[in-house]
Amino acid sequence: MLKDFYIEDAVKLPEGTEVELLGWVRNKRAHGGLVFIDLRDRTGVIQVAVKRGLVPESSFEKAEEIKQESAVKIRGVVRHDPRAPGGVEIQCRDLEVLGPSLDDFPIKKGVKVKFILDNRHLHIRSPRVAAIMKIRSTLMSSARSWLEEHGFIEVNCPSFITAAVEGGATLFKVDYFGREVYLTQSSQFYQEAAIYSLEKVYSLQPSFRAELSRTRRHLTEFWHLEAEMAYAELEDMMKVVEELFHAMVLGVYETDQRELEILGLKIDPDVAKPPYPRVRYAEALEILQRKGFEIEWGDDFGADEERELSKEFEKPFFVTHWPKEAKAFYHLPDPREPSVCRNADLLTPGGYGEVVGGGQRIHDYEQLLERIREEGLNPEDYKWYLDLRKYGSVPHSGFGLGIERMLWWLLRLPHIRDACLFPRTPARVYP
Ligand code: NSS
Repeated sequence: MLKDFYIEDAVKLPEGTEVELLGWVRNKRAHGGLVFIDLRDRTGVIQVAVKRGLVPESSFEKAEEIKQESAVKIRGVVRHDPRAPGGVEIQCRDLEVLGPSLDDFPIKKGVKVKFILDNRHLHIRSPRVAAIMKIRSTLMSSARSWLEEHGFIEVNCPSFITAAVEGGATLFKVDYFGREVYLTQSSQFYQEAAIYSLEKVYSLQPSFRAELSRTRRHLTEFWHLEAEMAYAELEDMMKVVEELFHAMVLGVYETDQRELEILGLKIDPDVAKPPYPRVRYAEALEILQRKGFEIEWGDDFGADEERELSKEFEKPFFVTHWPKEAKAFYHLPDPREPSVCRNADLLTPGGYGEVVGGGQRIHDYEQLLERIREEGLNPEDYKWYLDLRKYGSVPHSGFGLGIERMLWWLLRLPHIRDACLFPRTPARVYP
C-alpha cells in the first residue's frame, strides 16, 4: 500500500465525510465511555474520539488499552468541532492496531538531554523534530533548484581522500587496506578538477572534521553544499552566495509555514534579501579591537568574536580579504595587496557565526607551488591538484555552505545537533 492520504487532507474535508487514516498514537485520554486518541502522521496531529457504542466493542477495548506510539488504522467521520484542537476531529467507527507498542514509550516529559540523545531513533518522531527535518529537506531542494536554474551541474565526489583541503589538524584517519587515507573535509579540489569540463558545478554531500571542539556549532560530519565556477572572481562568487542563500530562505518561507508554526517561528525572508554588506577583515578586526577583544592581525575569529561582530549587522554579511595566515594555502593573494586573499566568509546575524567559506583560488602553477611550500606542505601530496594549473588554468572561485549551520541560524536551534537526523559530534556516534 502506498499511502497518499494524510491528516492535512482529512481536515479540509466537509463534515460527515468518511475517511481512513493511518498513523501513530501520540497521546490518549480516557473519560469513561469515551477515549480520545491524538493521532499523528507526518502532516500533523488530529484528535480521534472513540465512543463506546459507536465502534465495535473490541475496537473500544483496544482503544482503552492502547499504548503511546502504537501504529493504528482509523476509520471514521470528519466532525468540525470548535472544542477539538485544530477545530476538526474524527469520530471513530473502527480501529485496527497495525503495530502495537510493546512497552511504554521511553521519551517522556522531563527526561534528561542525554537520554533523549541516546534515544534519538525514537525522539525523531516528535512533531518538532519532524518539522525541522522537513525544513532541512526544503533547504536542500531549494538550493538544488536554484543552482540547476542557474546552470550549475551536480557532481558527486569521493569521501576517501589522500591530502588535506582545510589543514591537517581536522583530518579523520582511515585504514584503507593498510594504507592511511582520510575522510574528506571538502569536495573543493575535485570540483576544481571538474570545472575544466563542466565549468559550473556543485555537490551536496557529507564533509568530515575531526574537531574536538565541543561547541554548539561543530559537528564531526556535516552536509556540505559546495560550488565551483570557472572564470568567476571573488565578487561573482559573493553574488552567487547571496542569491542562493536568499532562494533557500525563501523556499522555506514559501513551503513550510506549517512547520514554522509547529516550531513557533516566524521568518522574514527579507532579512536574507541581497545585497549583503561586505566588510574587509581589517575593518572587522578594528571593530573587535575597539570592543576590547585581544585579537591580532592574522587571527581567525572565534565564536565570541563572530557573535560580537554580528551585532553590527541586520543581514548576513561577508567578511572579505582575510590575511593569508588565517586561511588555507589555496586562497588567491590579492594582487593589489598580497598580504590578504581574495576570499570571503558569510556570517549570519544574531551571533550564529559563519555559514559559508569561500573565495577565489590561486590559478597560477608557480604561485600555488610556492604557497604549498610556504605552508610547509609536501607538493607531492598535491601533485594532481597542481596538475590542474598546468593545462589551461583559468581564474575560478567557489564556496562551501554548511547545511546544518544554516538551519541552526534560520530556526534559532539551541544546538547544531538539532539540525541533524542523527548528529555526529565528538561525544556522539550512537545511535
Ligand atoms: O572550512 S570551510 O570554511 N571552507 C571549506 O571547506 C572550503 N573548502 C569550501 C569551498 O570553498 N568549497 O567550510 C565551509 C562551511 C563553513 O562555513 C561551515 O558552514 C561548514 O562548512 N562547516 C561546518 N559545519 C558544521 N560543523 C563543522 N565542524 C564545520 N566545519 C565547516
